[in-house]
Amino acid sequence: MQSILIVDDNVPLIQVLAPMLAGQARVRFATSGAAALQQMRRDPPDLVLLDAEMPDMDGYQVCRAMQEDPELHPIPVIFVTGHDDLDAELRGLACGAVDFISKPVREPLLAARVSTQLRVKRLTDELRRLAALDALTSLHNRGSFDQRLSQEWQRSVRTGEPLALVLLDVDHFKRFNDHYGHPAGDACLRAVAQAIDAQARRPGDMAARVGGEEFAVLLPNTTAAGAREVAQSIRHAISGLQIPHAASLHAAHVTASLGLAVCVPKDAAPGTDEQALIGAADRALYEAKQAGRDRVCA
Ligand code: GH3
Ligand code: MG
Ligand code: MG
Ligand code: MG
Ligand code: MG
Repeated sequence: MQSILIVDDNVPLIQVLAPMLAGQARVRFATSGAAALQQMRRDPPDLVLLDAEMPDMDGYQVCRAMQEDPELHPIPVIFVTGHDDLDAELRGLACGAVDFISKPVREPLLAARVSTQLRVKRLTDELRRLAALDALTSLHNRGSFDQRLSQEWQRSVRTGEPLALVLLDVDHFKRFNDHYGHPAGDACLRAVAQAIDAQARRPGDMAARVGGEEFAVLLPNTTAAGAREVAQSIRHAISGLQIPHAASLHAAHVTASLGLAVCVPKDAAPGTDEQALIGAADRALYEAKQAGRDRVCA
């Protein structure tokens, strides 16, 4: 069920509004701007009904703070205000609000506007989810991998933790397609994706399909020894699928080559970014191919 956060310094008004919305969503409340932001960061609601006039931090300030926070930015805000004037409404919209309701609040109007915003939020959430997924394998896609890698790099710079990356490329996959056909190739990629995903088990691990038959696994806070273990278990899991590959030049079944790189971003030379980690993993992958495929190089 979706949730709505009502922010108002006037508690009796919250008590009037809450029952009007209880049928549509779980209703929570906060009585100050600071408390509202704190609650949103802890447990983001799907919609915020925001009083414009509050002591200390007013609604406009809360709304601007939400726009500046990437986590809170996607949450729609409806202003609720005592001023039924053009300036107040324009000011609310300029701060990033999606709608505006003036007091006294009329129940059917509130219910209808809230229902519209909750429906839009549901659809945007679903689009955002789908936009991050690879349509063939349901793993994360290239875009969401790039975004996450950059976040994890920055996080590791702060924490001093190591960051490991595995790049994987299916061996002689063009020959597989040529021999078994493209639909069989797709089915093979789905099975390989599942095998990879099942080995990236720690919370925070991320498996993605970053190209046609190329995958990446991001392992935050993982040492070289730990990452090597994961990479080997992925290699075994794929070869253990025993998907026949009669056209392969080195095995009778589908295999993959893996390149592994680990680094401590905090200790990296100034100006170094996540591209260095990708470069190192890519060189290791090339080495694995050169050395005969179906292996892990670091
Ligand atoms: P190597 O061992 O050197 O990696 O050889 P390879 O044949 O796997 O490498 P290459 O990059 O030449 O070929 C990759 C092939 O992967 C080309 C393409 O036919 C296939 N491929 C890429 N994306 C897809 C896909 O979505 N579905 C299917 N079925 N095949 C794909
Ligand atoms: Mg007020
Ligand atoms: Mg390739
Ligand atoms: Mg290739
Ligand atoms: Mg390949």
